[in-house]
Amino acid sequence: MRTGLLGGIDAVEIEAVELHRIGMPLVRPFETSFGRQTAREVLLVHVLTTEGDGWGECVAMADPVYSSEYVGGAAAVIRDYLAPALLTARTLRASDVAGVLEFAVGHRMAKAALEVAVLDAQTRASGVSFGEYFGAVRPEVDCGVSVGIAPSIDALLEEVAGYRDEGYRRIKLKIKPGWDVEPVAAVRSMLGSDALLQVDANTAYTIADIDHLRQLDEFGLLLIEQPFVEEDIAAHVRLAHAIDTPVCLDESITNTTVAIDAIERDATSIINIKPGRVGGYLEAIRIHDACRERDVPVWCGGMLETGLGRAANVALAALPGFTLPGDTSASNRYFADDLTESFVLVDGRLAVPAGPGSGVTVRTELVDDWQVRPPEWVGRA
Ligand code: SMG
Ligand code: MG
Repeated sequence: MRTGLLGGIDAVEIEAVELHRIGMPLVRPFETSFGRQTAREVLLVHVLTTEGDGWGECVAMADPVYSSEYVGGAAAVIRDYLAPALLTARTLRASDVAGVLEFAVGHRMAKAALEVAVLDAQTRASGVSFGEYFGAVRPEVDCGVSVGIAPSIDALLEEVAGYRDEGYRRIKLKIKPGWDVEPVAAVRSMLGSDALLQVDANTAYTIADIDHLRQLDEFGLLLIEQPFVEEDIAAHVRLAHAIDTPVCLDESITNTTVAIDAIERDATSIINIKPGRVGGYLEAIRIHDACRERDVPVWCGGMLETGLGRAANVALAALPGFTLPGDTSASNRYFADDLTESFVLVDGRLAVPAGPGSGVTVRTELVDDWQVRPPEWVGRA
């Protein structure tokens, strides 16, 4: 879409959409201010087209705690509304998907999963990789790791030391009231002043906490991510004016218009881009472009993706405006066995897949082995 490569890419004709729901245990529990997670339930979208098939991963969580979307809801809206609309449109490019699905309000994660599945089919059919299609400028990306709330400071230090030793280039600590200044101080003192360190509150604070959050300034953090509820842009403006640590929005940024508004109001000086949260990779690229024009750094967020979603995220993170390490950690950060080829950290980086489409292959035998519900199928009537 950026380099003219699209000129040679033809539309695909949609024949059917299959929905698969799988469960994958996490190698260790992941706790955020929303709660504790021990497994990842994943909705996979498999699009069958006349030109070949494509796979997409939906980043909705099992429960509606990070956003209003959740696996069961995403599966239902795809089955009942979105997939039938694609089948009616019949022949389309990935860049047409958002327009075809616009009639349904919200459901961005569900829409993003369909768009990336169509994109996978389309780019595979024409022999183009996601990296080429997106406009990637580097063959590998710097990786950070997101570290959950731990049972104790000692346990946290041990976990962070392990990631440091694996080579991660940036550490992100989950924080919440009662788990903030003390763990941040301990990790900063263990890592030293040069290490890239940031925090993510997942909306756990209120405007009444501004004085408290100001204490984080002494730890030289890269950023503080989403301290307040997503709708409250004004509270983030107040915080950004009150502290030195840059404020970075995640949950609040749902599309390019909101991103530009938040930047212009000084609510955020760095943006976490998650394609699922904004309705797809094409909208994610538009946010990247808008931020780049305004000299606002961006980084690629994560939603505990399998190798399928990770492959696309790594390609996105290779765009020029992604100047900070992303939550694009290796497969073994979350999973003992991945759904695709494993992503392995080399010198703190992951390689951008070079093959056509997402560049990874879904291990369909695992889709069957790990299924938690029977697959659903939407075809032409
Ligand atoms: O994929 O490593 C990952 C997860 C990174 O912390 C992460 N994601 O708010 O940024 C975030 C969270 C959302 C998922 S936890 C509910
Ligand atoms: Mg976040």
